[in-house]
Amino acid sequence: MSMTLRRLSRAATAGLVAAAALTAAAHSAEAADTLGSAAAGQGRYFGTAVAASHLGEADYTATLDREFSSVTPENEMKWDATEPSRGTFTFTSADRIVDHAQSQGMDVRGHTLVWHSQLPSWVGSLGASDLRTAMKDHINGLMGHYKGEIHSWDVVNEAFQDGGSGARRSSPFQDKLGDGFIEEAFRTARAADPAAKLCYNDYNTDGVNAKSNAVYNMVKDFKSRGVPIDCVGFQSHFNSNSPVPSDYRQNLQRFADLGVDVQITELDIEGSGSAQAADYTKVVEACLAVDRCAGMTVWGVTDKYSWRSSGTPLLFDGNYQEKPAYDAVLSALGGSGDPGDPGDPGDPGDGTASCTATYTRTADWNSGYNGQVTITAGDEPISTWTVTVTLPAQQSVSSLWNGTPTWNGNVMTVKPSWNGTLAAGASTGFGFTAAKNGSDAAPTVGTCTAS
Ligand code: 9MR
Repeated sequence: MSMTLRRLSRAATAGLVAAAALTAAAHSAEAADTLGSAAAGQGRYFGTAVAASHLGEADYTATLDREFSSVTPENEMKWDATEPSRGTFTFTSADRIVDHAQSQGMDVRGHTLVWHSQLPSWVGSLGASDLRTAMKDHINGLMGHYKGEIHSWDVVNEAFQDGGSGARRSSPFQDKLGDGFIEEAFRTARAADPAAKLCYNDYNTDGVNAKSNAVYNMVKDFKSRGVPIDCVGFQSHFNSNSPVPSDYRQNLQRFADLGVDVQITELDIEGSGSAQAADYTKVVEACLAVDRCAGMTVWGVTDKYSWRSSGTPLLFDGNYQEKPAYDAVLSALGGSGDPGDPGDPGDPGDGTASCTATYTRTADWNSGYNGQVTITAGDEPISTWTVTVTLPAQQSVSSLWNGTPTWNGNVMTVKPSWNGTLAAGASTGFGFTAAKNGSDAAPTVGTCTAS
């Protein structure tokens, strides 16, 4: 099919797609919730990255279609996939994903227009003026093809360096066009598809740090000068070296306060069991606590196809079974599970209030650390909880938040401050800062009791 015809037919179906999405969001009260329906109940989308090559696998597609309300093509819209040689656009794989999503009433995130990676070599060999033209042509080519069909585009991806400098990353765009390439990309994108939200997307910007400060300053500058930007994407790839930051919500909120939406765009958290579940809960709760957090996308359907497969970072295992992290996310979204599935949140319980407590160290420095204790209600709602934390003898706690401590030697007993009431399966937590005073040992968390 010629590109012109393809564009016309894509645009003509867009109205039908919007209607289908509304129907999908209105879930039935009797059926178990799904990630997408529970998130819709909170006014958010819940998406996943999708690979076109897996759409023929029945379990993959069944899980995708049942659970998710938005998809992001994992690789199929990148420059190397869509314009491998100058001026020749190929949309076959990306169209397959978009068509599938639309047939299921799902929204689509566009990922990504201008990025230093997965960039064909011809782009890097252009001189500045040609490169500028090629960048604009690429944006116009992709956004034109999908005009009216993409809820948010990652216009520029990963343009800042890691580490403490807050500097821009070297790339053909940065090196030849200078800082202004980002602004030029956003201005071009706005004209190409005025209905799409235009996002800047990056990683290691999830907490307040030098890199996120640099992005923050860019967004602030764009807003003050009228450069079109609507959203910031926080990739949120977490593991033990890069845990969910304790100031995640605060960071999302400061961006929202600049007048942009925030989106969690590539969420995955390495780990397993209740610790992984508790981390997922933190992320969902942070998004729900920020009005302008429009939605969340996990970076894949199943652990077996994750880019970090050995870290089992997703919500479904390699056999498409729901993991504890799935139950935790569904519960944090206010959803209830299938009454036949004993592990699911919202199942009828035995009438006994209960809770569990898990501990993670969320920050660490020479003389001290931050600890976070996550409290999760059992299969009945609870109105209060109590948990004891025993610190190594040398250590002392200098501050504690979201909880009320009383002390007996080195044992602190913590009760809620404002956060005692929890729905069945829901989580909250408290954090504290401790001085090591020569001991790096972890505290011991005792039994959680609830009523
Ligand atoms: O998940 C993607 C993987 O299949 C690709 O091989 C990789 C190539 O760079 O890109 C992965 O997705 C990345 C995303 O596009 C941008 N943020 C980081 C993601 C994980 O590397």
